[in-house]
Amino acid sequence: AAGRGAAEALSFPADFQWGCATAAYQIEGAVKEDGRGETVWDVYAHTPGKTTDGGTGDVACDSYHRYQEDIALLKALDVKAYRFSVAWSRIFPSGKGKPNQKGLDYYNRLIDGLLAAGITPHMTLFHWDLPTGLRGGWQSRDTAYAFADYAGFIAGKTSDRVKHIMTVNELRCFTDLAYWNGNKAPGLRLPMDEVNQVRHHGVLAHGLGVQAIRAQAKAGTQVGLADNATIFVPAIETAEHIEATKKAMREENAMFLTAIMEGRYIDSYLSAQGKDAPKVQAGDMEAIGSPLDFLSLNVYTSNTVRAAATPGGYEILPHLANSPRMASPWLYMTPEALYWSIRSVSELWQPKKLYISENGCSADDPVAPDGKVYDADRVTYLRNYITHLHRAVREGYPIDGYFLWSLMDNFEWEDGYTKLFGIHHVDFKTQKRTPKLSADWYRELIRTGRLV
Ligand code: GBH
Repeated sequence: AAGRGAAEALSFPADFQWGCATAAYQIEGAVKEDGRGETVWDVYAHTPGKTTDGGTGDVACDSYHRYQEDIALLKALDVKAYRFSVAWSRIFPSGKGKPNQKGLDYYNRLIDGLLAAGITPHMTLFHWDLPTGLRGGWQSRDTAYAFADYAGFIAGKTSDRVKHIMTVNELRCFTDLAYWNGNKAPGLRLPMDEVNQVRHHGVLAHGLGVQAIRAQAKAGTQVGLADNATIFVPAIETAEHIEATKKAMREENAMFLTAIMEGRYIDSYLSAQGKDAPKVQAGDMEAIGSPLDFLSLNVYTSNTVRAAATPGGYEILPHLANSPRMASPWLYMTPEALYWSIRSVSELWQPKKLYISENGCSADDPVAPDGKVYDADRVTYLRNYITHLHRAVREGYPIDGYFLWSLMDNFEWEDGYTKLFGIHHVDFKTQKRTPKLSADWYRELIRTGRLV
């Protein structure tokens, strides 16, 4: 038929917020500058054997000094929005007490630079770099109160210009992986009752943070969080498997997203934990369930779910040896995760507005003789995922934007610099940033608003 090609291109709304994401410890470097305090990640990365290649965030992408160059990269991509995180220990070097003006100045320069370039800032307040001055870390309930004080303070200082604030990034990563699995800072392996208490302090920090931000931010500031809910995709798109998928989503995320969206710990979680269940004080669940202006999801991978034989039951199917995956062993390529994450949370909890706050992948990034990285695998990954994002947009779910992780290669936590997620290659000797093929591809998507 005539015009077939154009008709089949997947178009996004003109005001769709295409963006890129980063996080402070992964890109800033300058860890001892202008009064920044020590964080659990400084200690962890400097402990021999904790990161694969011995890498640390001491220098990373040196964005603390090169942020203007990074804004220029964003502008060249034509992105509408940028998601960055604030290093708590630049603002309160020991986590609480007297604010550090020089740290605040840095974020003011960054925010003003973004706005001058026509880029909307989306600001995360905690992306895992916990100040070591907070004794006991997330094992201590005091840390949740300290977070709220910091959150309210920074919202008060920046919300004249920053209208999208996320409290925390990925509860599961800074609680379970840090205090149970032990492969993220501070690297502990606590018993389950203590892990549940850490989780509770995490969601409590989020909730008290929302309240503090609302109390101190300018009118019109929108508050949410960036969560990495465990995501499920139905084995077959039939009513019974879809029901099982939603049930899995709600129950497997009971200690994090479900608690936040429902303001309570659901019975299946409490009965499964028994005597290990978290100790909750009066007012906690009300704070945790504070209504949000938006919900942001970090979406990388998922598992398939089928309805199980028992009524209302579900079974999570394991990944298999030959299931396709990207360069990080955990990163199975499951593009439908982007659609089903949005649909499941929408049907379960009806959030007012949604963003994908992270999506992207590690890939083999060969540098070609012409000096460019032709990361065709990353382009394939992104195209597949964004096709399923388009389905969610087309079906009318309230999804306003998408942030690609990441603007540039950076410090990938316990993997050091061995797994890279950037759409810009960074030469860590010279700090030169070079667009990869995926950056060219993303720019084209943004400029045309169409996925072809
Ligand atoms: C996000 O985490 C982070 O927000 C971001 O900082 C990070 O750079 C990016 O993704 C890429 O990883 O082998 O079982 O320990 C992603 C979610 C969940 C990915 C835990 C790594 C470890 C799996 N992460 N997962 S395991």
